[in-house]
Amino acid sequence: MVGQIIRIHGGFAFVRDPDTGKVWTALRRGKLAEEKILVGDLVEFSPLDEERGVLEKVLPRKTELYRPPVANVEQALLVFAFTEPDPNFKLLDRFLVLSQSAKIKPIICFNKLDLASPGLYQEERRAYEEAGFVFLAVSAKTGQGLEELKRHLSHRVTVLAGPSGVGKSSLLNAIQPGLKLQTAPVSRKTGRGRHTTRLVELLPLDIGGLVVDTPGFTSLDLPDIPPASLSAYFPEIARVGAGCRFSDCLHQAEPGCAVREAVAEGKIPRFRYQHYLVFLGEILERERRKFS
Ligand SMILES: Nc1nc2c(ncn2[C@@H]2O[C@H](COP(=O)(O)OP(=O)(O)OP(=O)(O)O)[C@@H](O)[C@H]2O)c(=O)[nH]1
Ligand SMILES: [Mg+2]
Ligand SMILES: [Zn+2]
Repeated sequence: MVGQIIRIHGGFAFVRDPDTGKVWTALRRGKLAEEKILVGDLVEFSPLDEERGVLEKVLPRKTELYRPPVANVEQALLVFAFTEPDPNFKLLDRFLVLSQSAKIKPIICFNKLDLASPGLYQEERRAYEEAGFVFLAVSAKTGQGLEELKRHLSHRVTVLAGPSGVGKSSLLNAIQPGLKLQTAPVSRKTGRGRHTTRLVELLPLDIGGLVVDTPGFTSLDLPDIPPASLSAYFPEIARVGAGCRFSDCLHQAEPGCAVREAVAEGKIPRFRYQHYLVFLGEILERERRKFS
């Protein structure tokens, strides 16, 4: 049978039969004991008895993420809070680059709407929507926006990503109380989350689909992409960049750059362009080190 690894824990992998929902404990033998397996991997599997079976083969991965380490995810729910903790838009833009370059569709989700003053981050929201991203505003506490969130999660394999304490586990509990995921208040002293979720696990949803709740994290390396392809992950920059004088324009200080002109005219949001320049600097620096 073909199943999916939903959890790796204590040296065991747990395989779910997608047809029945039954979960087996998988033994790894021979060559497979050495091979890397990830949560989300689709595997060929032979049952030994009622509870256990043997992994025969890991099927080719459609997508692969390194942090969190999961395979075959279709979309990433990038969760931030309107406040407690305040959102970090540079980190959000990093996630956007990372997920798009891994061919995983990003969905931006801002939680704790109940704590937000009216109109908070309205401009940023418009910027992301005009660039072409989905932006959801929700509250795990009051239930606002959760029906729309469910529509996006239903029948998809989704990884949740975002800093500790923004309410990733709370959102999943609100959508499906039976999950009973552990949550914890943001630390009063540091204003940050406490890294409550530790295990990477695929959870089946009653509405169809699977989600991976992940531990929060706050720093990320950019993927190893050539400098010229960074703008592809900033759709509003890529669109305007087609009009630059030089086809290899990196939109830094080149003459005839349509992107810089559009930023000056307010047609491209300045904060997005600034993040683009920061990331470009990091990628160029890495290239220099590679070839020096
Ligand atoms: N006011 C308000 N509080 C919320 C909301 N969602 C979550 N919280 C609170 O925020 C705190 C952190 O929630 P968690 O769900 O543990 O956050 P997390 O993102 O899973 O954190 P890690 O597992 O550490 O990455 C808890 O005290 C929640 O009760 C919300 O919509 N509104
Ligand atoms: Mg959590
Ligand atoms: Zn340019």
